[in-house]
Amino acid sequence: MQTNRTLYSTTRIICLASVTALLAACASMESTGPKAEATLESRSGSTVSGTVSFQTVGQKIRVEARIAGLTPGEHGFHVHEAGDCSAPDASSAKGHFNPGAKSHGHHGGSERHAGDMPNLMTDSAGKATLSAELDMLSLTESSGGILKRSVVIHADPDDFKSQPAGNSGKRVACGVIHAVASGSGY
Ligand SMILES: [Cu+2]
Repeated sequence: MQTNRTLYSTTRIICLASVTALLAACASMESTGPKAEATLESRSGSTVSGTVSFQTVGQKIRVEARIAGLTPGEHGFHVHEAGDCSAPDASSAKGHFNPGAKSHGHHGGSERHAGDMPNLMTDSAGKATLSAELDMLSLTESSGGILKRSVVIHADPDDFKSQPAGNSGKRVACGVIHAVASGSGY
């Protein structure tokens, strides 16, 4: 009898856990909106590649990055003003996306460029994944939106205070941000 009772309890716990997971999945599906994506190309002689996606989640934008070919360590990561990655050093992407005309700063603060994002942190193989939810970004083509702008990865970490770009060094990858049909997978 003792064994049966234990079995019953265990089964019930598993079922409750499944329901909770399902509800969480449903909740996150309901709150997501338009999506955009950038495919990164190497620049400044690097071998960096990867994809960055942006999705509206409630009042914020969820940024997800999967990058490879980086040197180990932290790398500055920003939305830049121009959707032009054509220059070999990605200088064509211009400066940080900064519609509020603010100083460069930490992505968690309010005095910062809208395009300021967390540093990418690699594993020992030079791969980096990032998932963050950020304010100040919208998936539009307006002056305050990030469609047809670019994502840039830098050789060095962003110190979140040096002006105008956090002293993050060369631009080692660049990709233009474009809208993707909602419902397509990432
Ligand atoms: Cu940058």
